[in-house]
Amino acid sequence: MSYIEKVWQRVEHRNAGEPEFLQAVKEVFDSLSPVFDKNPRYEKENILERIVEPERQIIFRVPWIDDKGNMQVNRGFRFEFNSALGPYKGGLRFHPTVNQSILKFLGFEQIFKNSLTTLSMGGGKGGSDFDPKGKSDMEVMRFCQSFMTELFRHIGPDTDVPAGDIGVGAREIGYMFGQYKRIRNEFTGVLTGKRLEWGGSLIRPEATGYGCVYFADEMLKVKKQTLEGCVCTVSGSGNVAQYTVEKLLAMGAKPVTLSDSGGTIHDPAGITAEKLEWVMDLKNVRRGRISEYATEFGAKYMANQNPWSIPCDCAFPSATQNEINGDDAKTLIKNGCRLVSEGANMPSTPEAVDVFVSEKIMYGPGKAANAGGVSTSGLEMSQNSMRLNWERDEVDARLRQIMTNIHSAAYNASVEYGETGNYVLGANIAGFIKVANAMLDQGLV
Ligand code: NDP
Ligand code: 2IT
Repeated sequence: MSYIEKVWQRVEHRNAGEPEFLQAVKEVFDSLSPVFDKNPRYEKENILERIVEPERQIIFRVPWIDDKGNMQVNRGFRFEFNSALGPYKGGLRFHPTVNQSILKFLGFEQIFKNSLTTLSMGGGKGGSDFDPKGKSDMEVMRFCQSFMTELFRHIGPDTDVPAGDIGVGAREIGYMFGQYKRIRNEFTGVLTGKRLEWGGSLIRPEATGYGCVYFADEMLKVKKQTLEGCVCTVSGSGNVAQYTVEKLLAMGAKPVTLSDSGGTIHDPAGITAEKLEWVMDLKNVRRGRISEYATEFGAKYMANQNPWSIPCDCAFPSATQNEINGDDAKTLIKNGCRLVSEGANMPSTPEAVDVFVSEKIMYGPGKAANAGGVSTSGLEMSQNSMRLNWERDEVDARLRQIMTNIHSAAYNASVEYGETGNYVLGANIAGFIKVANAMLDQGLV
């Protein structure tokens, strides 16, 4: 049995009951054998046993009071996974499905994603099973304050810098930042995704969606193609989906779907800038359901369905993990899809990934394609340290360059390791080598 197989058995045993975490680890391990053949030090110094173990895991009670005066309780988490390359960095997710397995998969992916960005950031993730849906602003505020009343002692601008993810946007970041500031009496860059007026960065709200489209553009460039005129399906209708649609429009593509946990809207005429503006108000201000789009614009609503049955040239999964299964992947390809760029984290099941890789379509896995969000968080940290703000064009140009570099790193690794164009292999290898070498340099970590 190879070293990787031996460690995999141990990981499976020690993390039984954590399917999402095991899925994320398996995907990385499956890419690494050529790397271990080349560098025996990784095995000799047990790098895999160490890298799958979070450096620190924090689980805490979050009591809060609802609008009726009732005491509620949720569970809060922060997984500080790896600090070889910099302070722990990664989002907070508030969603009723949040558990240890999901946050560990996200934290593990974040290590390699952050490594690919070339910025100095380690990997972490956190959140809560709190459901912001249907809660008043005051309930959300009281929850965020209580969450931060415990989290504050574990984080800091040079220690661990959380940001948003599902269910955590500028509103939640604001309430948490306010509470951190009151407790510590410090105005520091302890969170990213802040509003511009109090320490945020231009382009951070747009960055994940824009970056994901830039990554798609880079994959197309290799084949001398462009997004111009491409019909694109997008899932989700939150932060990532909205700015994916915005950048697709800017690149001359035609986005035709959006979704939420209730279903999908299909607008064959195309989601225009005006319609997108309406969606942003619906989702970010009125906090309504995407089904309302169908009524407003006369589009088709497919209740309880995802967008993957709609024919497209390019697909941008931007909702959540495992939203594309093996059959969805086959349907996409049968209908002519030739590119998938993942805005969400691990949206494709292992069966779907196998279909994309074996059919050799352009497939950008989340840890490369959605790294624009955390990259721009890194740029927000730099601006906070300098107490300066860069112009919109400057941040966007840096984001664009970082996505180009990530694409090159993943593509070049795929060439070097004999599977040209396999971005899964390339991203895992390029992300891993930097972290592993830093851990070797740092000794007993
Ligand atoms: P938002 O909370 O802004 O939006 C999430 C969207 O996905 C909503 O439309 C939501 O629908 C839908 N969704 C969430 N969970 C499910 C589910 N279980 N089934 C079906 N639909 C679901 O989150 P983001 O846009 O920020 O995040 C989307 C994805 O992008 C996540 O995978 C996240 O990890 C990833 N990501 C986000 C980054 C960021 O900077 N924000 C950076 C990199 C990756 P509903 O409202 O009905 O729940
Ligand atoms: O998955 C992700 O990369 C994020 N949710 C963004 C993390 C960050 O620190 O900006």
